[in-house]
Amino acid sequence: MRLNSITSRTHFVILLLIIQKLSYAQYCLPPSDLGTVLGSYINSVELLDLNNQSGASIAPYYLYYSNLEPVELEAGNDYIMSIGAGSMQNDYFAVWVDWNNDLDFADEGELIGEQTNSIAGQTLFFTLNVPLNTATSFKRMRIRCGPNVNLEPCLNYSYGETEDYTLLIQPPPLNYCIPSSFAGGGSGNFIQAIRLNEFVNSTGASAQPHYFVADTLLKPKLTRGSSQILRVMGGTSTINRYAAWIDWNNDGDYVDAGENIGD
Ligand SMILES: [Ca+2]
Ligand SMILES: [Ca+2]
Ligand SMILES: [Ca+2]
Repeated sequence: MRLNSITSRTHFVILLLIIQKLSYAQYCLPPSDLGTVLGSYINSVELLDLNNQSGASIAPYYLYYSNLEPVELEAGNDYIMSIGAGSMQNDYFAVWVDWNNDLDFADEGELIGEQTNSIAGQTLFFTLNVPLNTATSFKRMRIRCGPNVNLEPCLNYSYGETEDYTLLIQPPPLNYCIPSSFAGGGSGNFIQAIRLNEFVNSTGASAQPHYFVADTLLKPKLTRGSSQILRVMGGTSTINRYAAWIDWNNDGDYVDAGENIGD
């Protein structure tokens, strides 16, 4: 009996700890006493495809727009976001992003900016710099309207409103080097055609800059672990070399082991 009692108590304590952890594992829900009643609110938020004409919410004057599509942003890129103020003037508007996903907006660089509206309904512009090293992941963005300068992301304010949004950070596009050639294929030094399984591309001699990206064409499908023959038909010159590379590890270069597939 005693053993059962200890076991039950232990289970209860573990359950309590789990419940406590779960209850803490969320963003602070910022309260506001009178909220939007005098016109202090976020009327609209626009960022790329996001166009949320949110108007003035009712108590508790906090809304997480989790129903909206996440706004996709590229790491290392800058974006202009516009926020429309409510019908009150001289309010403060601040924006945060929880870049490190630790459920707060307190880390370095997480305050995107703060501005005040000198007239009612004014549109305020914020520049969102996505850090280059941001991992591909969802991020929480918080926007607050409040009566005081130096707004905090979690404090209670007499007036104002808070809106949360989800961002989806994507890796920056790969910038492959673009090889140059002075005379190009003028003397018959060109790639006439290539063939890889069903993919055939007859290019002939291209014009300046003698570099061609076929990324809008049919994309060859390769099976993992299998061997395929890449056929390259040369130009009319007889003294050329031909080489091919594949960026197997998608890091934007062709220098990694195994990426030169023939010369
Ligand atoms: Ca609003
Ligand atoms: Ca954080
Ligand atoms: Ca590579």
